[in-house]
This record gives sequence, structure tokens and C-alpha cells, in this order.
Amino acid sequence: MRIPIQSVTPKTGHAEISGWVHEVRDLGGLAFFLIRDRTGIIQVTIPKKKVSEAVLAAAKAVSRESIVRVTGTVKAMEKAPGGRELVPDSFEIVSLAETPLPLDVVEKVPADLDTRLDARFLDVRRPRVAAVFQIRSAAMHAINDFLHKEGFTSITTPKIVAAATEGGTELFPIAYFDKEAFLNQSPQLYKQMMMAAGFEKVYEIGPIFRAEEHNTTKHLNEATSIDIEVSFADHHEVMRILEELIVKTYEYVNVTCGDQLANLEINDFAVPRTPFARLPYADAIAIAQKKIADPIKFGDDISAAAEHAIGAEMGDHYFIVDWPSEIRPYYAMPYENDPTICKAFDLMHPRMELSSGAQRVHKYELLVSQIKKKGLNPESFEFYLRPFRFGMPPHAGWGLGADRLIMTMLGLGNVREAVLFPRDMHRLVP
Ligand code: AMO
Repeated sequence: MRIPIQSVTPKTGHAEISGWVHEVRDLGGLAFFLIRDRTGIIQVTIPKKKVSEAVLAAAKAVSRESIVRVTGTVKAMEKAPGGRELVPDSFEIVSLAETPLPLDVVEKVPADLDTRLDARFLDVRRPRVAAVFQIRSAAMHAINDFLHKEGFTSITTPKIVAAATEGGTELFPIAYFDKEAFLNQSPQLYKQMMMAAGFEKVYEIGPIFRAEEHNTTKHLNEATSIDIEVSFADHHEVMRILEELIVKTYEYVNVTCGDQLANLEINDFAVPRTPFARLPYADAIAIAQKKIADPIKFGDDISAAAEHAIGAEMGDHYFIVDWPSEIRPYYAMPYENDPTICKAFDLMHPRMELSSGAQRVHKYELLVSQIKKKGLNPESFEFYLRPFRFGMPPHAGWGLGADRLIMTMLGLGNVREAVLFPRDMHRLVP
């Protein structure tokens, strides 16, 4: 029976392994194969004069990254990976890899990101790349676990929808029988409707689609969003939940992903410190005004350059709070004493925005008037507005970009590195 390579020790005796041919070295009388599975690497040593013709023929025919099944005797060998080697009595090619390989798995030949993404199945065979997705999996586990412990119910909302959520410009229209439909930009309207349904605490982890034409290192056309919505809560309460979720996720990765962090050569993994600073938008603008050449004023969106300047000053994660109502969506609750600013926030990593959220408008009349103020037609939002007429509790929530969370956590240069098969303006395949 096949045993994982990591479990093969000098004491194993006779063993069967299966895996990929990682490297081949032929020294004349001796041939060395490094065989890799997801648990590790083992050296298969072939003394050519001492093995069968069948073993020799297969060893000669096999190419790198082929799958082989090897049985043999395990011996201690100090210089080999894991301090042991396997001397085969059978060596079978299970699946032969074509040559040349589109990508060098052992990374002797560097490849650019496009080449890597074109051959993602090979790219992910590299332990350093696999580590990103193992850490992503652990992080998502920690997030699910945290939210369940906080009493949240996990929900799934439609991704084929009739209306824009975050404004109409970034919509992907789709053919839906004889109707106009779109890919969902955010579960925003649905998670809010679930507050009227009495669920009180919901979350969803799912895809969001944005037809943005930015070809940047932090924008995707299909991203994964972690969304929550909480009844009888204000913006302060959901910021607390977000802060705690970030810290718990970092802690879990720190404790459970030591090998993967080592593979990524991350030796200084730091759990963010809480509480995160709450920086009023007006103060954020003042910092940017001092530090960047481009003019920026109250009421402007925070540009990438401004984001970097403010991030450098703040040093760790921080919130930007008290945004101008004008530049936030209609569903953000304005302050009662000054409606020009609202109870919205962004969670920032020093490099970029990770999350947006707000206390929401739960009063029907105010919501309708805010929708109109944004130049939108309340009639196209009737399915969303209706629940607000039948007992809608006050509520607040946020959406956190999972891809950016992993990108910033691991210091990746491009958000595409945190996504298995990213979608951008130029990439629809694989
Ligand atoms: P927002 O549009 O700011 O807010 O999105 C929330 C978070 O999702 C991530 N994100 C993206 N990541 C990669 N590529 C993209 N194109 C992209 N677009 C968004 C970001 C961002 O901070 N409905 C609100 C949330 C709420 O108020 O609950 C919303 O969607 O990390």
C-alpha cells in the first residue's frame, strides 16, 4: 500500500511510494531520482548493476514531473533528504510528462507571473506556491470558525441578479433568457434583507464580480468576499468584530502554518496589534496633503498614492472612519448631527484597502431619499426596499476581500498570486 513520503523512515523496511519525479541525476553507475508527493521528497537510488532490466528501462524512459510508483527497500542515507533513500525493486511509470515542461517546477529557471498562471497546475506543484494556498485554506478555516463561534449563520445568496449593488459602472451583464441580468457585485442587498428576516448575524464567503477596467496588482474581476451583517449593531460593533477576526486569522496561521511560512521564507510573521487606530477621513486627507504631490481635498476618493502615504504614516492596520456621505453608497447611515459625513469605515492595511463597511440606513424614507440623491431609481430596488417596510432592525456590516487579505498577510506582490485561477481583463483561461 502507498505510504506518504513524509512517513518513510530508515526503519520502514519495505515501502511503496507514488509521486512526481522532482529531479533526476545520472552518475553513470548510479542514478538518483528525487520523488515528491504533497508531504515531502525522497531519494530513489538506482545502482544500475543491481536492479532489474524493467527498473532500468523505466528509469531511462521517465521524464521530470512524470508520476511514478516505486517499491523497494528503505535505507538510512545521511546525505539524502530526510536521511533515507529507497532502493527500488519495482519502478513503474504511471503517467509520463511531456517534455519540455512549460514551467520549471524546481525553479532553476525563473518564470514571470503570466507564464506561471498559464501553467498554474505546474506552478502550484512548487512548495512555495502551494504554501500560499495552504495558508489561504487555513485562514478561511479560522474565519469560518471565528464567525461560527460569534454566533453567525452562514448564508448563500444569488450571484445572478437584476440590480447593481455598488453602482452601475462595474457590472457584468449576462444573457438570462429574455431578461437583463448581471453578475453580483456584492451580497450587500441580500445580507441586509436577511436582517429583516430576523437572522441577526449572517455571513457569506463567496465570489463577487466587478467589471473594473483597472489592470492593477490589487484588482480582480472575480474576487472572493467575506461579508457580514449584524442586527442591532452600529459601525463600532462591526469594526470590533473585524479587528478581532483579522487578529484571530493571523494567530491561527502563525500557529498552524509554520512549514508553509518557512517555505515562503517569512521569518518575521507579525500578528497585527489591536486596537487598530481609528483615523477620521479628514485627518487621512490632511496626511496625504502633506505627503503627496497630487492635489487631494475633502470629498475626494483616496488615491493609491494617498493610500501609500497614509499607510506609511500609520504603520499597521488602521480604520479610516467618518467618510463624506457624498462618496459612500446610499446604504451608509449619515451622522444625525452632521449628515455630510456618515458611519462608514474602511479597514486599511498599510499597502491597501482590505474592507469597507458601515452602519446602514434602516429607515425606509431615508433610504429612498438617499437612493434618489445618488441619481438612482428606487423602483428598480423595490425587492430590496420592501423588507424595510415590514420591521427592519438597525444593522451594520462589512465586506472583506479575501484575496487582498492573503496578499497583504504574505507580502505578495500581486493579488493574482493569492488566487488559483485569477480573472482579469486579459485572463479568462485557464
Ligand atoms: P467594497 O466595494 O469596498 O464594499 O468591497 C469590499 C472589499 O472587497 C474587496 N474587493 C476587491 N478585491 C479585489 N479586486 C476587486 N476588484 C475588488 N473589489 C472589492 C476589497 C474591498 O475592500 N458592499 C460593500 C461592503 C459592505 O459595506 O458591507 C462592498 O462591496 O478588499
